This record gives sequence, C-alpha cells and structure tokens, in this order.
Amino acid sequence: MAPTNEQIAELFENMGSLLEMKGDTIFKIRAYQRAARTIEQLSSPLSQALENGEDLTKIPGVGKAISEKIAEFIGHGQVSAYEKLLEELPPGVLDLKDIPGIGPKTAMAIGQELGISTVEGVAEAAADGRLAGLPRMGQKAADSILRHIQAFQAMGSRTPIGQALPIAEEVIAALREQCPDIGPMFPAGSLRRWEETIGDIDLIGTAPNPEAVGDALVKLPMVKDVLVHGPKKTSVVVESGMQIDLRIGEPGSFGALLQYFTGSQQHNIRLRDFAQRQGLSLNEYGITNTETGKVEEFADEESFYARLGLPWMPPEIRTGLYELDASLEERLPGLVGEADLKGDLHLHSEWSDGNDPIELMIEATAAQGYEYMALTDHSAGLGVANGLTNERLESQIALLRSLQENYDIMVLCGSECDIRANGEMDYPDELLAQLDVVVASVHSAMGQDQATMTARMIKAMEHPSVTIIGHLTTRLLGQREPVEFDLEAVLQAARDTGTALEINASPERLDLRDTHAYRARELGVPLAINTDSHHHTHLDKRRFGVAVARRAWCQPEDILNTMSREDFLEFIRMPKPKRLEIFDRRRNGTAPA
Ligand code: DGT
Ligand code: CA
Ligand code: CA
Ligand code: ZN
Repeated sequence: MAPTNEQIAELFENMGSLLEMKGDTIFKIRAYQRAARTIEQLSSPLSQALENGEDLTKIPGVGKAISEKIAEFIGHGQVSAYEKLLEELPPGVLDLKDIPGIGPKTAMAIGQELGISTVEGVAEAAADGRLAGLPRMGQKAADSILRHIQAFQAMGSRTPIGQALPIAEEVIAALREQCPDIGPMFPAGSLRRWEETIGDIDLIGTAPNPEAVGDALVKLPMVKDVLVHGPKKTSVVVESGMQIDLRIGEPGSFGALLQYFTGSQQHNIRLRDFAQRQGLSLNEYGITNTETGKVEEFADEESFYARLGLPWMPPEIRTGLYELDASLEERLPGLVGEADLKGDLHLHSEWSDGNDPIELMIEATAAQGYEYMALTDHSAGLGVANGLTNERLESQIALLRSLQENYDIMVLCGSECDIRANGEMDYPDELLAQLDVVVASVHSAMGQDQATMTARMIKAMEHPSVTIIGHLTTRLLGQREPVEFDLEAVLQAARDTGTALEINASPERLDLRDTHAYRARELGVPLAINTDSHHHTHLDKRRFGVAVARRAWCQPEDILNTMSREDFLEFIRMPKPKRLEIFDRRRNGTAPA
C-alpha cells in the first residue's frame, strides 16, 4: 500500500530532526518541518495526487526537492537520503528527541557521548549523574529532564481532546474560585483549535494580580508537579500527567497574547510573513512597525487581525493551509455551531447497550432544544451489545410510535444496523423499510483488506434504506487503528447514492475525522453530527463533533441535522439519490465543487 499522508509527514519531521542533529542549516531544517506540518493537514492523499499527475509543488511548503522525495517514497517505499542519514547517526536518537525537554542536539549528544539509545536509558543516566556531566547540561537540566520523562511515561505522549478539555475546564474553574478577580481566561493552543489530540494545555488570561494566579495554580490539589513557577509563566503537571502552561497578560494587549498562543505555529508563521510585507512584525505583545519600532497593543483578537487588514478567523481553521487566502478573497465560511443542530440521529437505550430507558433518552434529547431524534439501538449482529432481534425491533417500533403522543420532539424509529462482512445488512429489507432512519455501521471483520472493505462499505451505501453510515473508519483514538479502505471511492459513492456520512462526536472516535469531513464536504456528501449517546448525559458531547465539522469548514447547510423537522422529513421520505436535491437546495442550489 502507498504511504499515507501521515507517514509521509512523519518522514519529513524525522528528516528535519536528523539534519538538526547533524548541524545542518536552519533553513533546510525548517523547510522539512514546515512540509511535514502541511502534509499532515491535507485532506486528500498525496499518493493519489501524484497518480493524477498533479503538481505537488503547488502545495504551500512543498518545493522541488521535497516533491521529489514524496515521489520517491510513494514509488519505492523509502527515501535514500533519509536512509543514509539514519545510518550516519547513533541508533535510537529519533526516539530520544521525542522526550519533552530534549531537543535534537541533546539527543545527539546523549547518543554519541553516553551510547544511550532508549528513553529508559536516559532516565537512568539522569538519575545516576551521567546526564548532568554532559557539556552544557548540569544537574538542574538533568533533573528537569528526568521529571519530564516521568510525566511523559505516565501519559504516553498526546492526550485525546475528550480528556484534555474537561481538565482545562476544571483547572480554570478552580483558579476562578481561588482568584475571583481573574478576567477573561481561555484554553489557547491546540485545545482552542480543537485538535483531536492535545500535547499540553495552554491557559491564557488576564488578572489584576498575575502572580496570585500562578501561586494559586501550583497549589491546586490536582497539581502533582511544578515545572516552572515564574513571573510570566507557570507550568505544572496535573494528576493525569498532562502539562499545563499558564500565562497571564495585560488586558490592553490580551488580543496579541491570545492570538500568539492559539497558533497554530504554521498559521502564525504565515501571518508573520504576511505582516512583514506591510513593514510590521508580530509577537505576543503586539504589532511593531519595523521602521519606527513603535509597538501597537490590541485588547482583542478582532482588532489584532483588523490591523493587518484581515477578518477574525475561527481558531479551528488556523492551520496555516487555506485560511489566509480565503480571508483575503473574502470567502471565509460562516461555520456551523452547536446552536444550529436540530436533531440527533444516533442514540442508544437500555434496549441494546445503552444505559438509560427510552423515555429518559427522549427527555434528555428534547432538553437540548432539538426538533427531532432517532433512536438507533444495535441490531442483533454477532450477539454482542444486546442487539435487537427482528421481533424486538418490531416491538420497539410499535412502542416508539405509541410514545410519540407524549412528546413535542419528533421521535423517529431507527436502528444502528451492522454491516455484515459481505456488505449485507443485518436486518431483512422489509424490516429496514419500516424504519425512518438507518445508521449502518461496521462492527466486525475490521481486518479486511482495502478492496474488500471498500466494496463492503459501498454495498451498504447502495441499500435503499441506509440513511447514514456510522463512524466510517471505526477507529478509537489511541486504541484502535482505522480500517483500511479507499476513502475517495467511498466518499464519491456516498454522494452518488445519496447516503449521509456521520461525524461521530464521541471524543474517543471523532469519526469522520476533520480531514475526511473536509473532503466529504467538498464532494457534497451530507454530513450528520451524531453523539452516539449511550447515556443521557452524553448528549453534550456534540461539541466535539461540531468542532470536527468546523475544522472541515462546514457551514450549517453542509450538515444534515441542521435541517428543520419539515425539511428533514422530506429528505428521508424521498427515495435515495433524489433526496440530494433537498440537501443541495439548502446549499443555495449550488452544485458541489
Ligand atoms: P500541542 O501543545 O502540541 O498540542 O500544540 P500547540 O499548538 O498547543 O503548541 P504549543 O503548546 O507548543 O504552543 C502553543 C502555541 O504557541 C502554538 O500553537 C503557537 C505558539 N507558539 C509556540 N512556540 C512558537 C514558536 O516557536 N513560534 C511561533 N510562531 N509560535 C509559537
Ligand atoms: Ca499546547
Ligand atoms: Ca504549551
Ligand atoms: Zn452506536
């Protein structure tokens, strides 16, 4: 199989690090790092772009040399320049530089001077004093590295956003309780951009007495280690192992501070280039006129961007890829928000593997302010998840129809029906035809090869009763890899058959992921943001799904369940490919790009 964009990005990230270890020019190192970050964010596979004969140098950050290496990697499965670098350097150095607090240069010194090639080896050397003996190291730096390693091992690199965001919210609430006079305070960095995994939490705020806030942070009960406690910045590690960086700034320059630490780094780099051409330079304190040296301060982000002649850009799209051009061409999208959702189409009750009675799920969904919902318990499938037999599904349909009169919210009869290994549905056609909404999902035979899985998914989408494909790739963040399938073929089939794809908002899944949803939107595939709630308290997880949609540049009309009840009912009652007319009508009658 051709290397994925992620694998290509990793290769270039490693190239940059190896060159840095060798002491190559900063220009070359940055070029590789920039290419890596760009490629990671692309929505369609490079292997396919290459096959279509597209000019890869049109991608920002990809020049001739890098595009040749991409072609070599895709064509031969390896890149000779990279293999050569690996041979030249001590083994294991690439793993060492991933330890927080150890850069490529230090990793190189550890490999060469101490002959160490593992993280555990570094921890040992830090503990017995050998690390401190290295040039430019010292006991303090070695101790700090040891603490970093311990934190790193405890958390295993990045944290899924579903865990990180509640931690940030809890810490902000605790700080506000300790220091009630704190002004605005936000998570910045990857958290504010709603990345699916979070390296560390960056909190940015203002307060009349900044030092009191730092003092409060280090004393919070959930803090187990203090890395930095200074006047400008305080860094701590909380019980879960996550690092939190806190910075308190002046209210008058808060806009620049928040903008800088929201990133992404790539967005900031592109913005800085853009500003430079106007004779301006950017930093976390404001905007400086490079000629006069005069610094302007900005209380909010809007005025910061306005000074550069730009509109405010939602953090979710600050990837440094497309948002600057779109701003200049005045085609920034009005992104979908939580308030736009009018229904949830994937909900479980205690009838299958959900926790709560149907009535509780209906009440909780109605409390979200929704106009409609679909109850979608599992099919009997492999006998797991307490799936419903044909008979139980029939009695559930009857029950739901009779319950309707008690509620204003429209309760649609649905199922999360297994897609069997051969692409057939787990219920007979006549039964499926009685349902209002069918979410079809893969829950078994996930190891199928790419061609088989692709055919299986397409067969499911061709079924006239299948409304939505649930959690398309079946991945679980940090636990289960996505299934292998031909993304482009599947997205195209979704459009051709008039089948919607789910953005499963459950933060363990986030499936479709942002880049896949971005491509689906481009192809005009209806997207449904569903929580897949198994408990009545899970409904507010929709915010994670909305964030994925926003990172995919979705406007309300790209999302199926922002439709009014009337429009949605018209949509599901229309035979399948034709129902796209209703979807397209909302998108201003414009055909997809
Ligand atoms: P993470 O923590 O790995 O999930 O990702 P971020 O984006 O939160 O990165 P982090 O915590 O290292 O830094 C927060 C933001 O601060 C980042 O998005 C942009 C800004 N920033 C940090 N270091 C630099 C830098 O060297 N140059 C520029 N331009 N911006 C930086
Ligand atoms: Ca961060
Ligand atoms: Ca940080
Ligand atoms: Zn489900």
